[in-house]
Amino acid sequence: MKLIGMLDSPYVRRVAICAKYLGIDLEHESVSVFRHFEQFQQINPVVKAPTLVLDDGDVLMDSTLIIDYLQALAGPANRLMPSDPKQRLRSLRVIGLALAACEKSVQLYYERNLRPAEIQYQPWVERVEGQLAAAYSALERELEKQPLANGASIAQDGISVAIAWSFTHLVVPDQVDAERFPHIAQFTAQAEKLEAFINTPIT
Ligand SMILES: N[C@@H](CCC(=O)N[C@@H](CS)C(=O)NCC(=O)O)C(=O)O
Repeated sequence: MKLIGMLDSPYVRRVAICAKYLGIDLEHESVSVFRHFEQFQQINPVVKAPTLVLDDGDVLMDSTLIIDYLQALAGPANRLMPSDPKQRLRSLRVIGLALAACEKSVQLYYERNLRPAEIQYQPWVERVEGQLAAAYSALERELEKQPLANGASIAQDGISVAIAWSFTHLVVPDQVDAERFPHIAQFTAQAEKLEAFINTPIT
């Protein structure tokens, strides 16, 4: 199976790291949705990263759906999600916040880098910045209330938090102040030292 997309996409990196923890080998092809648009289009006409190309040629997109499929392949013994409903709800809430932080960071990045400065729309920018701050504030409270597993037992929630924070740092660093979100910053610093993260570099 081939994972298509650049590792500076938080969604691609999330899939690549989850696959490693699930013990699934993915061949990785660094194809950019911007620089290699036409090449990407040949693989997936919708041009969304990540795209998973199965051995029989089937194409699957969206990081959450790809991870869901990889988890099914890995089987019940190798889970990145708790099966207990209460713990699962907490994981899902954390993942939802991390994915919202990724989405808002992507939107800000696109606004700043793809839209010409003279047609940037400040009320929209402020709205997205507020949403990004709200996502990280809620995550900070979650981590303060109850730490997430890190190290060898890191799960899908922790992986998603760490990739989100590292991504926001990369693309809109002015939006994330480690002093304002100390639990997230510390959690990510530890996660980024894990082999699976080091071997899946963001740049
Ligand atoms: N919800 C999707 C989001 C994927 C996404 O938006 N990826 C970006 C790259 S970071 C992309 O494909 N951008 C190109 C586009 O939307 O045209 C997921 O979880 O995979």
